Amino acid sequence: MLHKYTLFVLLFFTFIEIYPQQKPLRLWYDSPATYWEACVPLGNGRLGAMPNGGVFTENIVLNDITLWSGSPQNADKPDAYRHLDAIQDLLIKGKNTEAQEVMKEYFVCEGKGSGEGQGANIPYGSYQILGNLRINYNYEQDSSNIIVSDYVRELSLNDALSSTRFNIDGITYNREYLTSFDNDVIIIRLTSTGNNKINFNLTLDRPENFDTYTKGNQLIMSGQLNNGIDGKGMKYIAQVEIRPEGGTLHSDENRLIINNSNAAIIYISAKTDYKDSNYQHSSNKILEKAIKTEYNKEKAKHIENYQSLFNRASINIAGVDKDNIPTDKRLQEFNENPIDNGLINLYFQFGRYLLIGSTRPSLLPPNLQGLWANTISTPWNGDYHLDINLQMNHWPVDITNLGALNEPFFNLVKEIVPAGEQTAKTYYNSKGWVAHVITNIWQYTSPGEDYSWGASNSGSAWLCQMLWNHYEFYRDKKYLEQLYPILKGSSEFYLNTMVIEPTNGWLVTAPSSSPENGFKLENGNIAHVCMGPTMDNQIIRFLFSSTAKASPILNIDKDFRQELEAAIKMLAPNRVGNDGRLMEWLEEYEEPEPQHRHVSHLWGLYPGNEISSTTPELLKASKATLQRRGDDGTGWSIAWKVNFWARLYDGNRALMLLQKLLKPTKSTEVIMSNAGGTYTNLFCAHPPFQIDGNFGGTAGIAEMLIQSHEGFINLLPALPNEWSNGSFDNLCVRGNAEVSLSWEKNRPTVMSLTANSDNDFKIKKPKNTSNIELIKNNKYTDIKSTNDNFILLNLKKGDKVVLNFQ
Ligand code: FUC
Repeated sequence: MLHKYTLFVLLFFTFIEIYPQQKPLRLWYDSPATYWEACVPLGNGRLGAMPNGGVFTENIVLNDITLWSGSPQNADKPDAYRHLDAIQDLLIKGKNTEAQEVMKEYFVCEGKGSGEGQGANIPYGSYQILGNLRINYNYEQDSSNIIVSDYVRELSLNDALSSTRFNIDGITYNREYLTSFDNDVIIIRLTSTGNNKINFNLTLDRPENFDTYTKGNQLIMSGQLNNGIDGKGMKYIAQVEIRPEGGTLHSDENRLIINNSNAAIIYISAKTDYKDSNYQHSSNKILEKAIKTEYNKEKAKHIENYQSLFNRASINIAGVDKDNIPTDKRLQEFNENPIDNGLINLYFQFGRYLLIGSTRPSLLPPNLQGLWANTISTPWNGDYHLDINLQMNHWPVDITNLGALNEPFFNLVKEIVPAGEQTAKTYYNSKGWVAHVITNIWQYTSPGEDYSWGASNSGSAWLCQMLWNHYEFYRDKKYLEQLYPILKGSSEFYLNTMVIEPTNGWLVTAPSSSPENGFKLENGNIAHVCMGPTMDNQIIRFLFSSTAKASPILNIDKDFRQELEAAIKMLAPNRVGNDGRLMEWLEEYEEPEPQHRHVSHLWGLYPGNEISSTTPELLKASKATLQRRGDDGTGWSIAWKVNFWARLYDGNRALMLLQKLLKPTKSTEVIMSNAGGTYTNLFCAHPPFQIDGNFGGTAGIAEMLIQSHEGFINLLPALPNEWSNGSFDNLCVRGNAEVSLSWEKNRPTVMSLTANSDNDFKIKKPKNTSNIELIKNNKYTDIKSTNDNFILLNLKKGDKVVLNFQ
């Protein structure tokens, strides 16, 4: 029988198709990493490794995406719903401070919640480092006399391989690292051009909760993390074996030692008991199989599997490409003179590389740090925040042709629904399900520990929007069948709990907040809790509409659809304030922090779609909002702004934001405003490292090149002047098609589209085009236009059209 895990891997790779090889893309450095955020990240969706490339001592931080402290808990406050009416009444009366007083006591979680982001030793838990693999190299002479030359440390995005090479005394040493997409182990291969030159010993450790020992020639580290109750939390094992070529291998109490070998291959297998009580056995099996596989075969299969995803899309913005400069210096130069379009291509693909590396069907979605963490108390617990972060992590999934990676995200949502139903009952006495601002692998859905940020509840509807979007891209009815109960349950929750606000009679959420932002009340008090923040209105409009759209497709729930359609009419519209900005709340409050990092009320612009070319007034108001909010922020905030400006069709401004995102930084302390930037290894800095900015940046670049959220395909909607020539391959559009495009002098020249479903596609005619040729399945064909502005294509699955623009 196929092992369940093997089956998943097989399924994962069954969609393998042939996509073109990409031009070489790499991160590289001429010295070892001196801090963690300078180490290149490797990941196979489960296991991660970040080698620092040290010549004499090397530290490789190891990760397993399932390794969490904490445990499942019921953090719902019993009978919280009894206070809901009082809170809603106070809000209706404009008594926000008083409502907050009630919430403080009754409408937060039971217990410590996330532990203010330090939840490692409470039930909430934290995503944690698996361990440090430390290698001490020996070069048969006193290290102070050794001269190292020609040092290169590299990560190739093309084949998900990293290497370190250097020269000592005329001998070249080479290390190759991979987190295998084949046998699911971490492998390091050490070679040299000399004979018997490979000498090293290695150890494993982590900051706490571990034992290391050797068993024969295997080094083992195992332990159990704190569950936040009695210490008996998640169990894990990491095993290391080495296959030397020549020389000797022996072990002592907790080290493996290699002497005088010509080469050696280090295998690291690890497993946790997350959904696998037989984890030790599983780890053993994986290790045994990997060791039996010939290295070159393993590597070739690793590359093939990885490329089956990675090669699905590419961009090539023409112009300067400073690949010959080490990436840290390249980043620095870009900051001084941003002419290096090659860095944009690299950054775009780095985001896709990170996504492929940090999630995998059947497992977990990327957390706040993807899967790379070097401590036991990861910032914000390395959890899943639902007021921007988890969603941003998935922005590139569909548009950059990585649709298979939606599955772990879908599963995470599906798994929190039962807990979310309980939370909906306990706090709102409502049907349906809800999650608040934070969740983890233990299905946490209660509000956070502080009402000011922790009680927003539209995060769950936002999750639904993301999952619906995936349907829009792929039009897979089977997927929609699975999704529908989630959409319906979420819709039911809001239908049940929203209230009528007294001034205009609109149906609004209460209590809620505009994520993490506060406002000044007339009496000068700062409040966070409100009714109907603009973001909620937009998200819920999206949720109700998509749930209603799903019902005729699946031919179910007609009555419920009508209920939703009636409710949509009662939702609060977007409104423009006296200063021309989009209003963030129902009232025009004074803002204590006008440049707050969240720009939640522009949700309808991106990732939503209700603010678009059909609502020019709202586009104008969105611009005014962004001008006032400013271009600074945290990493993800700046990345969001790239997407906003792309949706405002302003490529130059989007590029300016992208340049800001790429500003070199080394700051790792938590900073909440005026920060952001990019570390030496191209990880995004909140700071500290937070991966959402990488993913938001990648999505933003794609949105600058192609959009499809308005019911038509818009080519180069936000092309900066500096990107005058270029091409992209196989970016995806809603309706299930892949689009490739070349452009010259800022104008599209050739587009090709492959339909993966039967569908009608509308393409906006590029401006200043005098003649358009259509070739459908290799035959010249007449163009059907809806009007002067659009080309209409009526396609069957597998049809390929080419459009030549003159
Ligand atoms: C949200 C953001 C913070 C940070 C945290 C992980 O709360 O407001 O800036 O990204 O998530």
